[in-house]
Amino acid sequence: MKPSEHLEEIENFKSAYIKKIEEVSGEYLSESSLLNQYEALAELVMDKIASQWAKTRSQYDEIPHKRVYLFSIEFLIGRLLKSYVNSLDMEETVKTAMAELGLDYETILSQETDPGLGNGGLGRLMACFLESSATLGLPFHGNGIHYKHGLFEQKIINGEQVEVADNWLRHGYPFEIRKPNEAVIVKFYGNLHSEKINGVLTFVYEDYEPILAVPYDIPLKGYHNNTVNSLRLWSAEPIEEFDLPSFNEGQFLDAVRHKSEAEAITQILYPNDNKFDGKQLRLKQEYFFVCAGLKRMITRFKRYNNDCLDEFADKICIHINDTHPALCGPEMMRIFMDEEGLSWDDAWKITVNSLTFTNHTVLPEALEKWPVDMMKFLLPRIYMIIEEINRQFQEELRSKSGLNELQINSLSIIQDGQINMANLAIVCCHSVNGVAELHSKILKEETFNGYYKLFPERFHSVTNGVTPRRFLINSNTGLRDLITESIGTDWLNNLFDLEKLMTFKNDAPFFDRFNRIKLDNKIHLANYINAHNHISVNPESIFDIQVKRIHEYKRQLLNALQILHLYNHLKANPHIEIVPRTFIFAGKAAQGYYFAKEVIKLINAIANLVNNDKDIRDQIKVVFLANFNVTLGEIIYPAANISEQISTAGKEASGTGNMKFMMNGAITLGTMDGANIEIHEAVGDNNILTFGLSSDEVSHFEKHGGYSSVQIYENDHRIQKIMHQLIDGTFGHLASFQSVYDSLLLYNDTYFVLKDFDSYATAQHHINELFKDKNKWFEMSLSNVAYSGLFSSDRAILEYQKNIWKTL
Ligand code: GL2
Repeated sequence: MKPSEHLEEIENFKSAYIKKIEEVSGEYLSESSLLNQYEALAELVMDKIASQWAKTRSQYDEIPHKRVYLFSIEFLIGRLLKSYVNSLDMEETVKTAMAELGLDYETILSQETDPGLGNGGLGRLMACFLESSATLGLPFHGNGIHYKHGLFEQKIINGEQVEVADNWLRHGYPFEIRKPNEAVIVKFYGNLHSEKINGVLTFVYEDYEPILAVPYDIPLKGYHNNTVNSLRLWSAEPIEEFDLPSFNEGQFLDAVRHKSEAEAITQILYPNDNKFDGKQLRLKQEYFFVCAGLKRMITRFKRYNNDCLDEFADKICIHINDTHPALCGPEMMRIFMDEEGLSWDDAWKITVNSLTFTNHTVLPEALEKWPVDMMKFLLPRIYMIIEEINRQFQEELRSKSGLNELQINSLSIIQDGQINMANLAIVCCHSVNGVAELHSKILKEETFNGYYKLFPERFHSVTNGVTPRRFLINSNTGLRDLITESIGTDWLNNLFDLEKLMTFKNDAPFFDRFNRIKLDNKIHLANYINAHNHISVNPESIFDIQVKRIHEYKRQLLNALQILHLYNHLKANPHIEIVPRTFIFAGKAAQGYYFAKEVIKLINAIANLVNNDKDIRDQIKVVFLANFNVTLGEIIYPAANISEQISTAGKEASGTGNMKFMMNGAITLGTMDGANIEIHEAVGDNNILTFGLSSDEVSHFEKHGGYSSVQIYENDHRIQKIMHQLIDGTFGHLASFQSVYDSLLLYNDTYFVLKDFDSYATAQHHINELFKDKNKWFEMSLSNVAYSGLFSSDRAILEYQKNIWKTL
């Protein structure tokens, strides 16, 4: 764009904005509130996106590519306004226009709520996939739930987690469009009987409870292109606002009961991460968005395909994100047979050929198993179909597989009065994949070994990825500009291009700027810490960061205990000088997860002890930042020196935080778990620190009843000391961490914290030495940025396209 055109664009933007402010607030700009200023900007940006959105839809209809629909119970999209502005390539224009109007762009952006429609990695991955697909110009849409309340907001009060309801829709949400004319009805409960209608045996479903599913669409804009895809989120509403007969009879409570029962379905996101808790309302949620999404999609398909379903599986792929949408299988069968009149065999062929499934965890407590009675009661027809799918599957095994009855039973979808949703998904889908190489290997060799032997061709692996737009380009603008000035702009479309950065490894001016950018990002985070936690931290210290959900297998406890040990070491040796270190934690614990909450308490107790002890001369500081979410992540990742990825090997399916840190030049301190293994491969031995048991070793111990943590305790005086401190009043007479103590010594340390302690502490010590060598550290950090191309979600999406959805 010529400079004169740019000036004109800024002027046009300013006048449009001033007009918009008046429209949204009925006030002049000078009198408008910050919220109105944000709303006006959001609306202006939505206007620009809307025309591209409509165009993308009609282009997809004209050139019918195979479409992918991603069904997921979580989409953790984060704030959108900045992403939209940058993807429209309007950052400079908007920033300058705002400044010329005397407004602070960053403050306006901070008015946006961060929709917490997911718990962690699984939901965020889906948002990355949607962004990447739009950027790659692919017809790919999301289908999920419009939760009225997302994941709770976390406050830390007296060192403990307190949950506050997340009312993200309080001020309305400018980026969604409600589409009541596309609402559909979802049916629950009721009775089923068969009847001959016109000589055909038909299932009649009566006395069911109908719920209205109303879609809200959110546009997903590609970066610097014209593609805008959709995320469709379904909201539950009563068919009739109000039960008029009850009202007239004076039964006022009964009159509104139905309304609140209906709305309950999409009232709140279940706050468990990697944990199944079997509530009927959750099963309702799962069926609700599956049923609504499929119904709309199939109706639309028929409209554009002369009412004929023959080519459905050639033109549509339905991707099931973990087992939460696994009812897609039986629901498609129901629609195809009961509503479209297909035979079982025809319906089955289309169903299996269009469905694909990703598993995201091997933790047994996370695998979904629904009681048969609950399924039968809530979804009688669906249960009947599941039973039949299972019966036919077992029959086929009996006739073809050569397996004995015991083996066949072990593969059954229904076992011990429960429906195993992973088994259902594997049987109904033509592709199953894990999310990192190790995870996929564990699926094949252990978790789903029986199925792997039956259908080896169904099993795949696609390592996760994250979008560089959100986690580097838009959130670390200093580094973005340095990269572009150094290697040009190609990397924006092909992250592998970052490898060219290695030519700068001996370049002194580059070295200075790279380090300066990191320092600036650390100062930014230090200011945030000061403002929110009132702790002053040294930006020159090593920022050593662990941010993720609090979970035993992720082992925040190992990190905390190592810090306590380091503190003891500094106390005992007052003259020792170490490189100053700031340990930063953030993450939410599920409300009902007692142990995880104790860990938060312990970290804060250690922070209190360490930060206030003058003897250690501020050499270490500990910070727990409240309310970790996507927005906070965008401040944290660019500021990290060390990325803590220390799960018990074999337990973290992939991890994606590890990739976000790496892209921003942090060095991974990790176990050989999940995608850490691939990060290790990408950067080489010298640019990562690994420690701890391998997943084979962990699984060997597990098969032989664990290991003896007491033995380790008896032979290691450092461990003895920290274990005593947990219960001896070190943290004040009220703070005792007996349950933590017991889990490690009495219950034999299920997650191998003490077993890995020594090798973790050694790696931590090594970091201290490495950081002193500025050149060495720079090379390590640069290598992490340079080799992060593999961990872009663009690469992951292209692999799905080629190997799984077969859309390339
Ligand atoms: C998870 C895994 O725990 C995590 O390792 C993985 O990176 C993501 C995305 O594949 O999926 N599985 C899961 O249930 N949650 C995850 O974050 N919540």
